[in-house]
Amino acid sequence: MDHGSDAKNPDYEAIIIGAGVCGIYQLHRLLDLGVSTTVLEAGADLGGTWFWNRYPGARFDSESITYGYSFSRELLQEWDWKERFSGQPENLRYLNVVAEKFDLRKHMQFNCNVESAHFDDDATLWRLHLEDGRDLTCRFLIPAIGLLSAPTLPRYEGLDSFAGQSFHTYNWPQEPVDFAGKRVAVIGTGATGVQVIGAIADQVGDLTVFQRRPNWCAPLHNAEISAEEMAEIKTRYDEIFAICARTPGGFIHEPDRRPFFEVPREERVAMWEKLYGEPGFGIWLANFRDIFMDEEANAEFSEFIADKIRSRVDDPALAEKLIPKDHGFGVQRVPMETRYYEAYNRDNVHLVDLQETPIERITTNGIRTTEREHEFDIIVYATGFDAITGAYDRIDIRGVGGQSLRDKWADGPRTFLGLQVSGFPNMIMPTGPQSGSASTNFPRGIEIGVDWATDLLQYMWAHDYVREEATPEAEAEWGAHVAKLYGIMLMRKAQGWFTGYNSNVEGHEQGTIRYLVYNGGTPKFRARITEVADTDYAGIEFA
Ligand code: NA7
Repeated sequence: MDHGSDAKNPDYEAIIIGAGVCGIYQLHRLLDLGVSTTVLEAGADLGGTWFWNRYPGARFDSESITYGYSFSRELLQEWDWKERFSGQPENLRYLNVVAEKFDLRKHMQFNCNVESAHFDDDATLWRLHLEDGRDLTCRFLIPAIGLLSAPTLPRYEGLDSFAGQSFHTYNWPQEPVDFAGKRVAVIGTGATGVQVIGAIADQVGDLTVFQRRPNWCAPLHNAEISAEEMAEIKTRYDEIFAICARTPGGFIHEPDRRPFFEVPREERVAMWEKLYGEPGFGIWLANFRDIFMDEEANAEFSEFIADKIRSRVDDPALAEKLIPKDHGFGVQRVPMETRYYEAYNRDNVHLVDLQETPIERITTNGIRTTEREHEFDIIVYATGFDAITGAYDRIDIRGVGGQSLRDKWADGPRTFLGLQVSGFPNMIMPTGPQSGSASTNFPRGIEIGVDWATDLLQYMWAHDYVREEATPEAEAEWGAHVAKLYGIMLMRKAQGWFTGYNSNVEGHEQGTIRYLVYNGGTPKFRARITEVADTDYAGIEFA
């Protein structure tokens, strides 16, 4: 086979898949270096998460001022956040402003679904096939395809038979949905469902929530940011990002490292009262580290939150249904809420407990449980995602010898640093499974991953290398490290997406834990990947 000219002249040096927060920054870095590159985006426009998730109540749970890109001082000074936890329309506007400022849009191709990406080892390049029929080649493949971008619908019978409007929250219609006077169902009470329910309870005629398992939720305490406050924040960005850099989650919330039981109970409770009244993830992430690892500590804190729920829901029997009994606080992703519990005090809001009366099927008129049929005009599926690896599984990615990534990851991802996969040369995942960003304030993790990826490429260009690949040994070592960290976290026992649980995806039902995220925290992750870079990329072979 003669791949000569092809191999010397691929269509692009690098192809980035995805024009979300990660793809945007990766594109900017490569263009700055004068690299020939393009972004292929499945959506009709840029924005990723903030393009798709248009449901009412969609907003950051990260403080806005920690979510923006940190790479440009000019951008930081030019952009004004208007709310502590900014909403989807504004977040999408922000990403568009960034794209405009750095002139990125012309390097993006929209409505561009990548069906397959196969590595051609003879020619040392990736061959991509797109849904529109085109074939493209590149030396380096950079999937920036998101962590929660493969939405999953329930596997109930009759989904298509419903005569009203229905959609997954991720595929929310572009045009506003009119809820006035409508009978609305929401299935799912994760971070998304909780946001939707709080936002629409007082807009709909009637709202019925179908809850399989309740989550531990905590108040977001959103508020506007005044012009004066924003001016003051702009003087502190260095400090703000320095805090994010030293915390495990990349947030401004620093864990309390004092041993839980060495702090007197009254002091613990006083601290929790304070955190519960403060904005954001503090109640989760500025809490005692022990609540993530020690059953007894976790149980005591969970009971504190249970009492908060009881104090906010008028009907005691209903309150009990909203309190999780199968897992403790914080071992699954904590939904942040705005008037969520109070929604259940409204006459037009009802809860169907699916543990008592499971859904049998979706009908023409609505939802039939084992008890009866409920009629609706709109059904909202807030049923989550095939998290972290789902977006990879949806592309036919093949490495050396035609090995499929989907097969390699059938029992869970295997990576080196969450950035590389052995057997898949020249594929760099700035925010891959098992990388630091998978469990942190995403943009902070994304910047670390993109910078590392860009440094690796620069190293290769400087040394005239055209091929890089992680060794199987390096990959096995990282996998063992990631698994070991799960071993000390109570999270390993929970049925959340951190462990790859999803009842709607074959093989991801309860039972086998999938090691999807790196639990060592941002500082350790950054230190490890920097160490690899500083030792001429030990664990990666070049040619
Ligand atoms: P999550 O957190 O995975 O939540 C999905 C919810 O949907 C959860 O309550 C599930 O119940 C429920 N679910 C899923 N499938 C079904 C079926 N078949 N029947 C009934 N209920 C179901 O996804 P989110 O979108 O809320 O949040 C994802 C992330 O987006 C979030 O962490 C943020 O980072 C942003 P279960 O608990 O499985 O019993």
